Amino acid sequence: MPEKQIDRPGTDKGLSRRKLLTAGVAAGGALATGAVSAKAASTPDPLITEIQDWNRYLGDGVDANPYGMPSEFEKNVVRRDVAWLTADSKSSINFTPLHELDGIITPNGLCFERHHGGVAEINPVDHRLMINGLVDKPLVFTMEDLKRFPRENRVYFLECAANSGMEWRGAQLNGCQFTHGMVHNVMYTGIPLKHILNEAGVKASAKWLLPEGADASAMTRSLPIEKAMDDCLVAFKMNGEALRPEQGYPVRLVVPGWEGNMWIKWLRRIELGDAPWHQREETSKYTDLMANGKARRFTWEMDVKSVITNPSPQAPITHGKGQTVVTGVAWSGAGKIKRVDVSIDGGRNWKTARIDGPSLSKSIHRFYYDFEWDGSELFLQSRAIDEVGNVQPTKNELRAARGVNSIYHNNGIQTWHVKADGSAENVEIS
Ligand SMILES: Nc1nc2c(c(=O)[nH]1)N[C@H]1C(S)=C(S)[C@@H](COP(=O)(O)O)O[C@H]1N2
Ligand SMILES: [Mo]
Repeated sequence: MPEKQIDRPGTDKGLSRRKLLTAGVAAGGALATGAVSAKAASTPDPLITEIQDWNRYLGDGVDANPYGMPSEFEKNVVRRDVAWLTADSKSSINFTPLHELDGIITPNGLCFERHHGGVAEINPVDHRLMINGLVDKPLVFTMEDLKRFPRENRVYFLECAANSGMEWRGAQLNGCQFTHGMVHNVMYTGIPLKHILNEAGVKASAKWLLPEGADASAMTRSLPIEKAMDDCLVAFKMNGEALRPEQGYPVRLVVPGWEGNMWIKWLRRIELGDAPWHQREETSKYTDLMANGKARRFTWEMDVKSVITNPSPQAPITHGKGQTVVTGVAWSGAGKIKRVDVSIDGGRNWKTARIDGPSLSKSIHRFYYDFEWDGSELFLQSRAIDEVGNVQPTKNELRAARGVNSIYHNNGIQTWHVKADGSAENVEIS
């Protein structure tokens, strides 16, 4: 085989990795310090003692990636679906890989998707937003028109009401991506909806809005005027760049703290009326069937919720006992998260976790629980409490109140059974 060429970026970099030597050269000073058990530097490690390819050869130039992509070593960090959830071969739901993320922001390419009629492909030049119904003057906006309104930047979680919906009757899916991955947390740039409504002039009789999507499902939900005038945004950027087609490009509605179904993507029309419309998505779907056979309706706000993302079934402990980082996410449609508790013994004892990173209203919060794992089995749980005092319930408390026929609004406490070998499984404590 030829020797490495320095002028052929990206082709055969792996070749001289075969040259790993077991040289008996003592390494210099160890860099790692502190309580974390880095290996003592007396054992020679070729990754320290030998110069590696990436240290020796010129790397790719800037022309390789006009739009940057993650490292090839991160190729498993992707949205995934659950095969049996949708009968069709073309799935309409996938899940955020929560166990691979940290901090509070969901990267755009990893935001879960939920489409009722596939992804609409819209050239922004051809997109229109109409305001009609109980307004003084019906208006039609182009994207250019919209971008002349004053805008705001806000970080909000979006959770599908059906998130964790498969877990009502018992532990089912092995991985927080699948049990809790219908949530993402994004910084939106958008126009307060009230500016647009005021431009059209809202009649005194207007009490409800009907936002409608331009996709094949023409998704519609009834939205009360108070919410529309409060914190809703008509957003065109996510995390600084244009919305992704999957997330409603060129423009979507942001309905902070409320169920994802109301965040109409590819927003094309908002009708104002004096009563709700009772659309499919608020009658047949997105209502909560109770044990007595009656259904709750218009359960808009998402409840206080949390989940431990590491360790978890897709992310076992691989480093053995000793210092261990437990981490996860918490959110509430009612505002900020005040506290997150973690239990390692299935809810008998609780310790307060450390919340780190921005604490924003109706946004995901990141928590950590750093502890010494003695190598024995764990029953890991997290319990979130929000700023208005809502406490995340156990699954049994939830079932006692709501029965097991529900699909939506399952915010019960999740348990991961971590075994001595570090692997983890979705279980319930009875
Ligand atoms: N126009 C339109 N808007 C829509 C939907 C849709 O299918 N069409 N799905 C809704 C549902 S059920 C959810 S949970 C969220 C999902 O948003 P995402 O795909 O950005 O995660 O969008 C909502 N808005
Ligand atoms: Mo949804």
